[in-house]
Amino acid sequence: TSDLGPDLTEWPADFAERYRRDGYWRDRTLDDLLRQWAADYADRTAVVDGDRRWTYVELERRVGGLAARLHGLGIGRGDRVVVQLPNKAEFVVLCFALFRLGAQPVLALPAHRANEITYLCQTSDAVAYVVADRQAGFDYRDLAREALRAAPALKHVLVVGDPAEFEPLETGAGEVGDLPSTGLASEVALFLLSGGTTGLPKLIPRTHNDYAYNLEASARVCGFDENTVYLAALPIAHNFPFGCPGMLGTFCVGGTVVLAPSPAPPDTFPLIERERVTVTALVPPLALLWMEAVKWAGRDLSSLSVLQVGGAKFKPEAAARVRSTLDCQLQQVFGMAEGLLCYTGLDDPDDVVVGTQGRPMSPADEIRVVDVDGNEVAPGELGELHTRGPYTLRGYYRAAAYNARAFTADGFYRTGDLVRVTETGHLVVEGRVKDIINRGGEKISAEEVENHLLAHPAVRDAALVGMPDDVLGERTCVYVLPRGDAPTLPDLVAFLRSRGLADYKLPDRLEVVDAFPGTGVGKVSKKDLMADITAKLAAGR
Ligand code: J2J
Repeated sequence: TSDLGPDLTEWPADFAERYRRDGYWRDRTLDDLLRQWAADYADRTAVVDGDRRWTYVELERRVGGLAARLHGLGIGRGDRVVVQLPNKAEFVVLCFALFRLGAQPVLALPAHRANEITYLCQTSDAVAYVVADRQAGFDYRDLAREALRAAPALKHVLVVGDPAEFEPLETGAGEVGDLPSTGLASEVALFLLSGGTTGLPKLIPRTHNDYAYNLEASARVCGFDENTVYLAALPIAHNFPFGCPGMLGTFCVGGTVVLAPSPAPPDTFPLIERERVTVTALVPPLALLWMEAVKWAGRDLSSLSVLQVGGAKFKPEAAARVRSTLDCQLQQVFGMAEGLLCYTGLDDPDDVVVGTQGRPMSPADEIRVVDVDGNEVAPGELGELHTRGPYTLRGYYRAAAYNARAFTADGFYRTGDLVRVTETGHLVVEGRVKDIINRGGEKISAEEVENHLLAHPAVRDAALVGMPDDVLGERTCVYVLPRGDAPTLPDLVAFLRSRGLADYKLPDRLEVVDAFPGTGVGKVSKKDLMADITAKLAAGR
């Protein structure tokens, strides 16, 4: 029987054997790693959150306490827990407490709302949902009330802060637990969310074995060591700051993780100065903002030696300005929650760092660049990137039909990204074939938003496309065929909000039309719509 269970796709036995033999999979759980770190790095500072500073020993002790309490609630091996927390120390303790129990965090983002959260709770049959009371003007306990109504398997809501009618998530000191680790390294450690090209986001199962390798290899490639002070500026539940190398990669080498309440310069620059931060990760729009803000912020950022930028294409013109503005090295990162990570090297020449999105971090990463028929293109030509390897999934969770399209017969993941490979083996991302919009690193499934819009009484049909934007790279424009009186953009936005869609998915612009350009096969030509909106923007309309 499969260690991963019927809803999950195993690596074939010969691959698993090879990944073990070659040392990529070491059969240690993330909890085994934590115990090792606590032993090796004992009194070094692991986590800084505001005035709180925890050593590795202290972190491990709190994890023991919380694991015992969660165990007392009946949470155990194989149980899913939807976690939606801001960048707070509680998030760290909770994740490791769940790893210890063999329970599986499903990492939701703070921006997610009822639409996404109820779906995640339902799809994962989550037994618990963990939130902060209020953050950035939003009350997550309201979301919990909705989730409880919609997801029958949900038994517990745990709250960081004021719990209202729910249970408090206590991560206090002085409580000991001595639970043994449960579960195997070949089992799922956590679920990440995919950008998703269909109606709803897919759950990405990451096993202990594959994610441990993801962390350790990333930390090596990025030159992390015990002097690393990593600033978690992006939402910590995202793969990039969580484990690429991010927070967990910093723990691997005994460094210090500083949690920022937001990536905005007023929240991050003083922390960089105070904690002597050495490295952080941003999406391109934030990197642009930081390059401007540093001019007037009057903060000492001299400790910063590497800025990682990824999640969306960082244009060469902007990439070239990182060193002169922020006085640090740039590292481009082309990654995906599904697995494959590409990094530019710290010793790569400037043209590579500025002009490429890096190369696969593992010798065991297999990549193919293929044409529309799935045949490999000539070296250096543009094509869709397919990949498989020791930390790239073989199937989304409970998505058999979707998996049949998302993977090739021999197990390569179809990334949907258009790339070319340079002579040095670096990848340049030139576009995509998947129907998503990458709004400054936030992925929006066109189909998901369109499906919601079709429920609006004044919408006969809708097509969501990306339009170029100097700051975000792209924004969203929705083309609507009206039914009767045409809706306005505020109408549609209010409607989507009322359906519980996360704010970043709300369209930025509306174009009302009487017909969609066709592709000749009864489908909308999004290419033509994109050309139309691009021309309108260029003409200042
Ligand atoms: C162009 N497109 C990029 C880049 C991701 C590190 C960094 C990013 C992610 C991430 C991640 C890009 N240039 N540098 O998980 O660990 C687009 C591609 C890709 C998709 C994945 C990490 N870096 N992209 O962004 O799962 O389209 O992961 O397939 O959110 O983002 O999105 P996501």
